[in-house]
Amino acid sequence: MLDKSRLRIAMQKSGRLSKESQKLLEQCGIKINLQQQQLLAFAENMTIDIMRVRDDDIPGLIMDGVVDLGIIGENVLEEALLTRQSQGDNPCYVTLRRLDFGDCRLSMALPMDKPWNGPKCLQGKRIATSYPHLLKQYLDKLGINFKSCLLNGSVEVAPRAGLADAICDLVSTGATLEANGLREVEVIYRSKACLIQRSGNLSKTKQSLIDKLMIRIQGVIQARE
Ligand code: PRT
Ligand code: ZN
Repeated sequence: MLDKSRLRIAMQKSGRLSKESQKLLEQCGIKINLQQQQLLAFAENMTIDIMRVRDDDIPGLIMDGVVDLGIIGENVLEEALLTRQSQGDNPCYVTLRRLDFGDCRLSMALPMDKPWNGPKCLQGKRIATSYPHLLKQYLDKLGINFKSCLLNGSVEVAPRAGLADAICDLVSTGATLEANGLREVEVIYRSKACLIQRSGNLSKTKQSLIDKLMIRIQGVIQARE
């Protein structure tokens, strides 16, 4: 049975944010024994439990109040927020701070041979993405109608496969776009990992532990700058 008095922190189990998330917590002095395959890890020296999950599950775990803290990409967080809002929910959470890893951008990309004269070129086009709400928010503001093609992986293959005219996907170095004959034409969202907290009151013990962690995180990040 889980001890609810322990601070619960959710982080990505395996993927682009997992190593850095783990390193940050360790550098804050949390001693965790992360064995492969384990959903839960208990800190040996603090009243903290670590939940290791798919990154996509972290915003919901925070918004539903199931965990106290989470480390997540702002792109995933913002998409989850817009998704819930579009369903009529009013999800709440607190962003404690941006972190110094997980940098990427959500960008529009087109096949190399297609002309680009600004976002208006996208009028009526089909765009493949894993971030339909962020994309819609951006194009709605510009008054551009589009058709979306939701893909949760291999988005960069969509134009070549005849599934879409353009894509809206995460970019870091740009190598994936280049390898697929695409060019980045517009950045629509810049993202980093961030630390979030569930809304609502926490016990005094949990809150003072969070305050202590925040001071340590500040120190760790400053020391790396
Ligand atoms: O299994 P799980 O669901 O937990 O993980 P995931 O596969 O959904 O996510 P993962 O581990 O790939 O990414 C987690 C988070 O890392 C993202 O939500 C971003 O916040 C951040 N991040 C930083 C990136 C990238 N950089 C990145 N380059 N996420 C994905 N990419 C992908 C991108 O989708 C594209 O396929 O890398 C490719 C492009 O990279 P470049 O360097 O070729 O441009
Ligand atoms: Zn994911």
